[in-house]
Amino acid sequence: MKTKWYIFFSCVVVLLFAASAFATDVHFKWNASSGTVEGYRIYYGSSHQGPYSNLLGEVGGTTTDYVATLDSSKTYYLVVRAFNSYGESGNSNEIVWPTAGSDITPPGDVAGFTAIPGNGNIALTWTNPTDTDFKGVMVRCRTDKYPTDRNDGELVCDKTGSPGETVSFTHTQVQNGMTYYYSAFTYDTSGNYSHTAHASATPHPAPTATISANPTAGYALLKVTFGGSGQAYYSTIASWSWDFGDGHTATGQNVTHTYANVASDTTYKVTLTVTDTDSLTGQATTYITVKPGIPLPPSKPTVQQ
Ligand SMILES: [Ca+2]
Repeated sequence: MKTKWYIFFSCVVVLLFAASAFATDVHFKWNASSGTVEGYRIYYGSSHQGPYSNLLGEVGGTTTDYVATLDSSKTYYLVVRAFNSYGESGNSNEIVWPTAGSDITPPGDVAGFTAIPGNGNIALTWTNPTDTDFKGVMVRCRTDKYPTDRNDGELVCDKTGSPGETVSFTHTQVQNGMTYYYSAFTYDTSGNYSHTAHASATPHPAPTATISANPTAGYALLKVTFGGSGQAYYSTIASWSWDFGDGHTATGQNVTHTYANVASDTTYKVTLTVTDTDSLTGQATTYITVKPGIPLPPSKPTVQQ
């Protein structure tokens, strides 16, 4: 049976192998063979005119295309054969890949890839590379190590966008206390995937705070000593911020504040806000009651003449 084959490369997609070599998903197409075809097999070798000793893949008889992952640092010589229960056809014409002019250059990595842990979420941010054929970014994650290729780990997001654009994505459905390792793969309009940029984060609960105050009530002018304590999770308390309820504020873990005189008993709500190193905040409140102060002593009396 003499069969003429037509093979076209219509799409090139790249994947990162475990080594530094790039890989490409190549979309093969060919015309259907005449006769009864149960399937097609795609073979390749490393030299022109064969031998084509490596089986790349097999598809059913009604399928006339195949997407294969190839290493773009190597050269492939490929053929297709049809088969049925009686046997396998001869080779199609050979095609070599990469072909001259193939775009096998991936875009640059994303810049400024960061993962900021939140309470039950992680905020991812990056800036797209400026390659003119940039198309998008795929982010994948694992909880034990950084994903090594675009099929490794779980898909977090796949966002197309513009070159140079800054992109944000919030990864929800994450577990507090677990560290997430992210790899960002850029790809171009030809489907070439970049080396990876990495970021990791451990989401965690917001910090908690408590206040001690002494005294909590008294006559104006009332000087109160405040002490703060805070509990942070997978981070540390970075700042302490006080609102004394009378329009005055202060920063620091332990502070004092003197309340001014009042016309009648006045209760102030005091709020302490603690912020951890991941910018998560927690608050505590207490109340201070100020009573009208005892008048100041009169001036020294004089004797009336
Ligand atoms: Ca490119």
